[in-house]
This record gives sequence, structure tokens and C-alpha cells, in this order.
Amino acid sequence: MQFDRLWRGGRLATMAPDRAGLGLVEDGAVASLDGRIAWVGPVADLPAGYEAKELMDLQGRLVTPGLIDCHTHLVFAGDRADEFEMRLGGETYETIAEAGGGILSTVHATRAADQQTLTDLALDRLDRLLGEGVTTLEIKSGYGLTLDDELKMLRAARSLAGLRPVEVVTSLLAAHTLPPEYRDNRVAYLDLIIDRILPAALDQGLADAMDVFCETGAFTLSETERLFEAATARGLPVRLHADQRSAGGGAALAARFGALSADHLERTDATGARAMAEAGTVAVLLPGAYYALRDQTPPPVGLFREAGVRMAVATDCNPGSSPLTSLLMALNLSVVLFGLSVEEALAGATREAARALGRFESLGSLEVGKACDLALWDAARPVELIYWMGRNPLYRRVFRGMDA
Ligand code: DI6
Ligand code: FE
Repeated sequence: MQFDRLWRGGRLATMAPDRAGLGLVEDGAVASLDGRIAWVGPVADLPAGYEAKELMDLQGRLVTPGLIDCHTHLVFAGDRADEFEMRLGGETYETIAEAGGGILSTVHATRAADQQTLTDLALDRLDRLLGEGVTTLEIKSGYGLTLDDELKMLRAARSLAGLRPVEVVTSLLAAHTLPPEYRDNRVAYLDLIIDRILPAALDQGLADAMDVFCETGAFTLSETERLFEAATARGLPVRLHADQRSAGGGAALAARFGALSADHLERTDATGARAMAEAGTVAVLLPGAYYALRDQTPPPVGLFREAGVRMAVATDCNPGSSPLTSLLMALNLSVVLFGLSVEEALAGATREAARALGRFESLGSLEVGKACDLALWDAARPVELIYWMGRNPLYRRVFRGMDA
């Protein structure tokens, strides 16, 4: 067998779904050919007579699939540090938004920025994620809220994959909040999304999914339903910010549309959990927002387990509710605040995150045929990736078989 590169002599956390737990392979090897995994398993089982152009000794290091951050708002201008201080002084996320701040504050700054500026600003945040072993991430629009500005955001997101060795998956989140110019005409803004923004994003290949912020003060269940009908009619997968601050029934609606994921879910009930399990909709847990907003109601992880709902974990990197550029910190928060196990957390940033993006066929585990995206760690035990806060144990990141 011919390989381009072979990494040997490490502990592989394959995250393969047909293996128990983390799918650990002791003294393992993984080989690449043309950017994909060509072989994976114990060194002792390597095929006789194999040839590798390059041989890397892992020296006992832990190897995981490249990490996947499946929910980010990485592209935006400005910041909301002032609002952060206001919340420290007792203001709430909701009262700040009602006073014209919140998302609309970031919308104002993002509309004023050109595409190159948005790309440049996002690069710094992207490099911090890549520095922790992220090889794929999702990036949403949602701070433009006009045809041109939403497309500008999605183009900026797409451009990042040309500037760094990373896979970018985009979501159209034009339904993030109601723009001020449509304050008195909600129907007209939904028409703009359905009749103009969605078709343009699809025609220009800029959107891989549609997301909606279904929440009090954002969009209602019936508005979400109308938007989802338009997206699914055009074959576009859907995702949903659901049941974060109120028990709005978003999880069940997402499941009804076969959504890739429903995200946040702090206030999802058993009905919603069961519906998600039946639909195969992934629960994306966002502990950064839960922590930063000082929420006291964690998502019903026990219900998700009982129902068989797959769980992913992401940063939800955004300037308002989750100014977090560390996926490893999100994993730490998910186990400490939400009670996930180490295994669930690591699966949540690999295998299950790939499912939430509809990319499980090509990403998220060390299996033959998948992209050879790896994270090599200066650690021997998987728990070390989550246990330390603020210590990044990444040794090397590999994207499509090449050191990145
Ligand atoms: N995701 C979102 O889109 C909202 N909260 C969250 O967790 C609002 C983001 C923002 O405040 O900018
Ligand atoms: Fe979000």
C-alpha cells in the first residue's frame, strides 16, 4: 500500500462510531493519501510492504480528529464590551436589546465595515480557534440584515477558507433579529429574506444551511416555520437557535423540519428531546453563552441522553452572548456546567459536530476515506484536553494530510 504520510506510535482517539467510547487505539498509526485517511489502526496491523513518502513518529502523543466548531458568529465588526460591563452592573441581555443595543449594535458596526475589513477582523478570531486544533468551523451571517450586507458577511466567511487551511461551512442567519428599518413591518422583512436574500445566497453558493433565532424578541415559531418552509423547498438544510431564554417549542419545530441541529436548548422539554431523537436532529450545546449570560437553567442533558439525542458542543463565538474564541474552554464548560462526560464533550467537538454540519460522511472521526484532519496533542490522556483551563496542549494541526 502506498501512503503519502504515516503517523505512528501514538494513542489514537478515533471517535469512530462503531468503536466503544473514544475508539481508542493504543500504539496506533494513521496514514494519508491525497488528503484522506488511507489507513488507521494498531501499528502491529500495518499492512506488510506498505510505503510512505513521509514517516512521523508520534512519540506516544494523543491524536484526535481535527476539532470542529459547529456554531460560530465569527464574522462581525465592533464588540459589545460596554454591554458586558452594563450586565455586570445589573442590566440584562434583554433590557439592553430592548434599548436598541444587543445584536443591533453589532449590526450597525458590521454594516459600516466592508468585506475585507470583516475578513481581517475574523482572521484573528479564526487563528485562535485553529491554534487549538480546529480544522472545520461553521460561520453564520446575521449582523447585516440587508441583502448586500448578509451576502457581504457570507462572502467574508467563505474567503477565510482561502486564507487559512480550514474548512468553512456557512449558515444564513438573516433571521437573527428584526432590522430597525422593518420595525413596523415584520412580514415585509420575512418577504425580503424569502424572496431576495435566500435566493441570492443560494444562487451565489454562499449558504450551506439556514438558521433562525427563534426566541422572544427575535422570531416566532410561525415566522420560523415560514422561513424553514422556504429554505427546505429549495433543498437547503436548516438549523435553529431554540429554547435558549424561553421554552418556545423551537426544538420540536426544528425536529419537524428535520433540522441538522437545534442549538442552545436550555429550556427544551421532554417532548422536544423526543422529537429531536426521532428526527436525528443534533443538540448543539453552547456553554459559553450560558456562562456569559449567567443563566441558571442548564440544557436537559439527562433528557437528551434518555431520548438518544446526539450532543455537540461549540463556542457560539459572538460579541454579545458568547465572546469566546476557545473551543477547549467550551468543552471544559460543557463538562463542569452541563455535566457532560469527557467522552461526550470530545465527541461533541468531533463526530457529533460533524453530524450537526451534515458533514459526518467526510469529517469527525479517524476512519478510512474521511478527510485526514488531525490534532496532535502534547498529552497522553484525552481528559487533559478538557481538564486544563487556559492551557493549550496542541502540538500540531494537520489539515487534509498536511501540517497546517
Ligand atoms: N446566539 C445568537 O445568535 C444570539 N445569542 C446566541 O447565543 C445573539 C448573539 C448576539 O448577542 O450578538
Ligand atoms: Fe448563536
